Amino acid sequence: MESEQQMSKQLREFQEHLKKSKKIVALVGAGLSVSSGLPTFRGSQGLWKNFNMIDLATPDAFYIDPGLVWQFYSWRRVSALKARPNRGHLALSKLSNLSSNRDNGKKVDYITITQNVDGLSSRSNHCKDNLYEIHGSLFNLKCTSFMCNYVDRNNFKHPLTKALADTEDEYEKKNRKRTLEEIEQQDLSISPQFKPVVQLTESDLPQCPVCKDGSLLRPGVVWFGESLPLNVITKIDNFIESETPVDLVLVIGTSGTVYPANSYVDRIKLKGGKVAIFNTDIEEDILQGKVKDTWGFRGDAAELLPVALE
Ligand code: BV8
Repeated sequence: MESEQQMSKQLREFQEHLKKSKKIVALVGAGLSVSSGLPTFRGSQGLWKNFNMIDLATPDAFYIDPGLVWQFYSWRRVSALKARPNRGHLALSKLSNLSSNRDNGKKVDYITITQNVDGLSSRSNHCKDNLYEIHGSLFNLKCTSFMCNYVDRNNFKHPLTKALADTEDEYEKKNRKRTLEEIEQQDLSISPQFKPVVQLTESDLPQCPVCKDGSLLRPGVVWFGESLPLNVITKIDNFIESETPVDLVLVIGTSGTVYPANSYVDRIKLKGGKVAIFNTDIEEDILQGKVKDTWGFRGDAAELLPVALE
């Protein structure tokens, strides 16, 4: 257990460095949205604990059973729409706007790289110009036809089709009878159970409004085995590799499992940047301050960030 003194020493050092930093990156993962009621992917209550990502988050999965995949993403859309940005999202958005309102004389170059597709960062008044949703968004839809480049951004409609109306899971249904306050305090430890409702056919699913042959629309997320949007990757590479090195990378609520997101931290560290980790699960050595140029703050990112970034 890190002692109180150890924690406050780390916090003091971190905040001094934060104030001096001219170039900052935040790498965000599912842990930031836990306090908003959304499950992570790995770990005891994670999404991938209850079912296999290969059956739901790959192009093959969609080709084999688009109805199952659409029910999974429709259920995630409903969950994310019901969620609210938490104090951690808001603290990060405040930092993002610091760099854009240069009238305070403090020139800070800042970007948020989020792996999350839940849209909560963009709903928390985050500066639009420096938020990179590298895995896409649950609320973007795109045509599956190679000949068509139809994309529908920020589509918050639910249900997208009649057949997808009933994709709320048992957990949500149980909650429906509860008061809003009770839902706000809902027990986050219960992992939402996603149960495919029925076997759906292509005619039950969202169709491209542009294509004559009625191609299917798919969720505008990056599936495993798909490359990340090149324009976004290029901007991030330019930011990290440019002449002025990144002074500080905030690593928030991510297991660092997924490539290429997990490569950014080492690249920044290699160029002399310092690392601050905000996670419920942090190695003791880091908590003890024994890892060079790395601070660790253990806890809920929604609670830690407003204090650390103040
Ligand atoms: C690509 C969208 C190449 C979909 C997602 C073998 C070895 C290494 C790599 C690979 C391999 N085989 C394949 C690969 C590559 C693969 C990959 O990395 N696989 C992993 C699983 C090994 N990567 C890809 O396929 C990528 N593409 O490489 O393309 C290419 C190039 C050219 C042409 C073709 C291909 C694409 C990856 C994108 C996949 N899509 N999401 C969807 O969401 O449905 S990734 C998915 O994982 C989510 O986006 C999620 O955000 C992301 C990362 O997970 P985390 O956010 O870190 O979440 P996790 O649950 O893991 O961790 C949560 C953390 O929070 C934990 O540490 C926990 O302790 C902490 N926490 C919990 N509560 C809190 C908290 N922290 C703070 N506060 C709390 N309250």
